[in-house]
Amino acid sequence: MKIGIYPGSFDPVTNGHMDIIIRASKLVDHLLVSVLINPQKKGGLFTIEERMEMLKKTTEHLPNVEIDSFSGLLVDYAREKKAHMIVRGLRAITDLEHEMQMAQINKNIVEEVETVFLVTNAQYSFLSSSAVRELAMFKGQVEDLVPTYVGQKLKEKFM
Ligand code: COD
Repeated sequence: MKIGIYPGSFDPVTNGHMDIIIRASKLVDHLLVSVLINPQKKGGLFTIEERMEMLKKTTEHLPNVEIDSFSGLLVDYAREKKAHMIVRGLRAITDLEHEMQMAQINKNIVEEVETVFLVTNAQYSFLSSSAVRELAMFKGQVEDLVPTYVGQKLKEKFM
């Protein structure tokens, strides 16, 4: 059974993330979408539980997708889950340097796990969770950028 991990902050999940989740779920038998628990990183908009709940809701139609969380090193988590691949999304050339560095460090530690890059759908190349948070904070339009359920949660946050 081929297991993939799509790790991230997902604060919150956007349509760009959803596009990658859907495409990645077709490449593996089981896809873990895993939210990083980072105790040092303060100031996230949504709690880990809220992010996971939104991910669960928005991926409930995808039978081979499981929502999880992890702390510590991604490679340790990948080893523990017996994953074959780590999936990352690439939006622009600016993502590449950091992503390549991460992939090479990870490969150096755990030889058997491959990092697979999926190039973003052009319509989402400008899209990030931080842009969505900022737009929502100033009551800007986010309806076309996030799943409907996430749009509701953003509205509630800033009500
Ligand atoms: N279209 C396509 N892909 C997208 C889009 C979009 N519009 N927006 C984001 N993505 C991709 C990102 O490129 C990324 O691949 C993924 O979706 C998740 O994005 P984010 O922003 O939610 O999450 P990140 O990139 O902040 O997550 C970073 C990790 C948590 C994966 C990373 O920090 C990590 O692995 N930390 C654990 C510690 C560790 O092992 N560090 C490694 C040292 S090298």
